[in-house]
Amino acid sequence: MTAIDTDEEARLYSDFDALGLIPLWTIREGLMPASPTPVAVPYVWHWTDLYPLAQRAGELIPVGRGGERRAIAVANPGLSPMPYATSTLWTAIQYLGPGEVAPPHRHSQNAFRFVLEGEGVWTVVDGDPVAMRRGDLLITAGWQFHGHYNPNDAPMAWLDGLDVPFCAHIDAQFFEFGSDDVGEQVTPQFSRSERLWGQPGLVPVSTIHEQPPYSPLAAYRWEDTDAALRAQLELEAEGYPGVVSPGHAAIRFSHPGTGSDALPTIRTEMHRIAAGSSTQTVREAGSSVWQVFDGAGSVTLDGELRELVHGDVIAVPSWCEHTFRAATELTLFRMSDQPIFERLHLNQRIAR
Ligand code: GTQ
Ligand code: FE2
Repeated sequence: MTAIDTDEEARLYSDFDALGLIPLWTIREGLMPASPTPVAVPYVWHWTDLYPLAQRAGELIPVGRGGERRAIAVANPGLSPMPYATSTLWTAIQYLGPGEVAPPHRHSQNAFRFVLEGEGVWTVVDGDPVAMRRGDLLITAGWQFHGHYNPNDAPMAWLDGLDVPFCAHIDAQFFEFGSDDVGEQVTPQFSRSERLWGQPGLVPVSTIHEQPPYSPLAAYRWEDTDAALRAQLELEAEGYPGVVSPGHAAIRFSHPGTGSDALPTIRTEMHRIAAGSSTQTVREAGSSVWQVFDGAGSVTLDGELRELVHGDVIAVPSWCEHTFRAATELTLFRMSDQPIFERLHLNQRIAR
């Protein structure tokens, strides 16, 4: 190569740069790696750290209009300074003290609450009051108004999951304040959505030709989830099918009218691993966040073993190899962005 060529080449690159152009051949490996290279890292937050801090926030920080929620996000160190658990999922501990009100609002982001412990708060979803109790999953799909009320003497904390980062990446955020009127302050035993949709396999005929893109059932109750998981392990012991793999039972929270995921962008599941058993070792495109609901065990994240107990929150980035092991019977809640990946045909998975 002559000196003239080198000068010409240098000029070419500086002209690319000046005009806002970047040639593929200089960046191909970073742009199109062989498999995902997430910026988020595998991470574990411990409930014994989260809960006392939420309690302290409860004493010091009021909840109300503007801040909207006393929610403390788990922030993946790889994504710092963003308050994201993974590249697509927001996960937070939310704390509501006695008599407190988290005012109604709505947003395009899809949301759910998962209740690790406690009870008494009720959430109003588009005017339908829904009681929150231990082990329940409460669905608040995008653009449904929702506020939370604690009429009790005891505080309550739960886990929020939202597709905040995904909506931010694709510039799809919309937000609106709701009425400051908290409405009727009574805790109903059953929400209207449960009265209409809460019987297994029974779809109201009036809805058959027009199903919403999210689950019309606002609450999935722990009694049902627990019974379904227990049945899978009992059936396995009796020699019948039902479990995912030996000693690993799992259910998915689904739209009762279509069978699809309860939320269009977030998969929600409950898993139970028998004492001494493990899950398959899985790698998949897409990220998840898990929370230990009950029991103790461990998780191996890309080869690194972490001990797990009640309430611990685990971030599993895309393509991170992970295996859960149960020391005692281990019950875990899981949220993931798989519905997005599946709908766009971007899902890849290896299990062994
Ligand atoms: O409870 O409405 O953790 O709007 C983040 C944003 C909870 C909620 C969060 C929210 C909420
Ligand atoms: Fe909200």
